[in-house]
Amino acid sequence: MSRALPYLASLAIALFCVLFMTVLPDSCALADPTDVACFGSQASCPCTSALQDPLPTTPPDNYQVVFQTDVPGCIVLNVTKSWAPIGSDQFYNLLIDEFYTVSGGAAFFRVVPEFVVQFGISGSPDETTKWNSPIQDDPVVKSNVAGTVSYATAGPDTRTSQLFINLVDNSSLDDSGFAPFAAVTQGMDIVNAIMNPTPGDSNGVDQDLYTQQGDEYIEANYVGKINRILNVTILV
Ligand SMILES: *[C@@H]1O[C@H](CO)[C@@H](O)[C@H](O)[C@H]1NC(C)=O
Ligand SMILES: *[C@@H]1O[C@H](CO)[C@@H](O)[C@H](O)[C@H]1NC(C)=O
Ligand SMILES: CC(=O)N[C@H]1CO[C@H](CO)[C@@H](O)[C@@H]1O
Repeated sequence: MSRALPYLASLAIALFCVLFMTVLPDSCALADPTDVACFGSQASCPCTSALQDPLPTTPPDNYQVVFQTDVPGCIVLNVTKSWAPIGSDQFYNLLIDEFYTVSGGAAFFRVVPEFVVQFGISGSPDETTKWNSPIQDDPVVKSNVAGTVSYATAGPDTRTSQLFINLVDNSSLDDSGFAPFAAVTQGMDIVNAIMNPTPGDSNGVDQDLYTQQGDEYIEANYVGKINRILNVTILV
């Protein structure tokens, strides 16, 4: 996890952002996707490479994903195929199918303090059903250190769409087959600020009801108590 930039690099990026941006964004809306894009949360002003348009239909070896959330703020993931090729490709295909953004957006439905934040049930029950076929496991190449992202599973070869972000060093998960395929590169402060919808209950919301009813279940039970993904930008 490489959130901390050396001081001079941070300064250079901050200067770049001041020079090239007219509005300091609170959200991740990209002023002009064809320009070099700056986005992020208040203090930091991260910049990344230009948005490729149209996006490749074949999953790239390395891509970055910006989740605009209602925390509010942005979470940037750096996905590296060589860490977990099957999981990395599946995530890309889910993203371009708008799995995490349709019908109100996917909610961070389970927060276990000092452990993980989990999400990846679609706001659309049809979409969750569509992606219900499990993929094979990848070998564990990277450790589940803070900021890495792995699939939640129900045992071997059961990965579908559910993911978790490690809030702390959870390398003890490595032996259980959880293969990180991405790492948070910006916005770990946002990840840490995600609301816990079920304080005191580490199971999170009822996954069966959420799966069956989609965002209607969230709207009926958790408004103001849960955070969701509002928008996704992929940078290749
Ligand atoms: C993203 O991942 C690529 C490939 O693993 C790596 O070369 C690059 O340094 C990473 N970028 C960031 C910002 O961590
Ligand atoms: C989502 O982000 C894209 C840029 O990636 C932007 O064009 C679009 O307006 C955003 N949508 C919302 C609802 O914010
Ligand atoms: C809840 C949990 O399993 N936490 C573990 C995360 O990984 C670290 C490092 O292996 C363990 O010390 C924690 O117990």
